[in-house]
Amino acid sequence: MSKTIFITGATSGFGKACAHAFAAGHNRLILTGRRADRLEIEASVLREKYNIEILTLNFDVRDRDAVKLAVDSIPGDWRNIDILINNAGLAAGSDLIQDGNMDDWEQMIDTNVKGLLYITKNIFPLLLQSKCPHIVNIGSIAGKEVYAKGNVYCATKFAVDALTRAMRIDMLAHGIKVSQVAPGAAETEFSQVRFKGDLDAAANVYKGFSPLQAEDIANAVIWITELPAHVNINDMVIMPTAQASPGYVHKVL
Ligand code: NDP
Ligand code: 8X3
Repeated sequence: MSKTIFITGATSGFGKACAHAFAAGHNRLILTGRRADRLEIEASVLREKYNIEILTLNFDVRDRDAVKLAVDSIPGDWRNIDILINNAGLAAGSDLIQDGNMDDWEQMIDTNVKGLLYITKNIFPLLLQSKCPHIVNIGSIAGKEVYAKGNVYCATKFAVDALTRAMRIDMLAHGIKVSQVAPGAAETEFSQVRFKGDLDAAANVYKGFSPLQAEDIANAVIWITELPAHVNINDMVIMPTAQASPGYVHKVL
């Protein structure tokens, strides 16, 4: 049966792959991101290919007023959301904590932690009409283990891990499933963003091994969200076979 899926960060990487996977299942999609041009192209491609309804919302998750305005603008017949994918996020920089760039810190904390909270609070009332409401938070292996120069990014993903557990408890009485998917190294635009457009530094991250692809994560999200109503996956850590932990990648160069 068709569901309504709200995905943050649908312009790239995991969010875009999730949009494609849910579109292939003929669901209705609400796709969000800051890059309006990409959102519109993406929506046109999916409408054309799958003949589905798509609503696009263009805002920055760090801006709490913009989040509220965007969610308030959702038309009446779309205000029954079944699945929220809290995916928008980033790492900015890779520095020792004592050398850290405070603007990078603010951006990561504001996006990965506060943005996820603003979205969740505003979407919560729209989940209550669903027969099987589900929130999937995209965490990270960086939210399970810290690594050198990962400091603040890791802290934000540890926060996502904690908030996932907290949501599961606080929303229990409303029958909302809350799951976390925590991937290891995946080749998306993540490293290009982290290294601020330095494409060589970004490519170097994935040299010598097979990283995860965005579709691997989308497949997992689809599986988690299609389980029977009485079954919830609390947490799923997904790693490339060649990566044992953030600091241990078997590279053949
Ligand atoms: P991408 O850079 O490919 O995608 C990130 C998405 O987040 C984009 O669609 C971007 O959209 C959106 N986004 C970023 N900042 C904001 C903002 N302030 N407001 C609204 N949207 C925003 O990276 P990934 O797909 O890899 O990352 C998705 C999630 O997965 C992140 O939370 C990341 O931390 C996590 N993750 C990534 C891993 C990896 O190795 N790639 C591993 C584990 C977790 P736009 O720029 O258009 O706003
Ligand atoms: C991204 C994975 O290991 O680069 O969340 O931090 S890692």
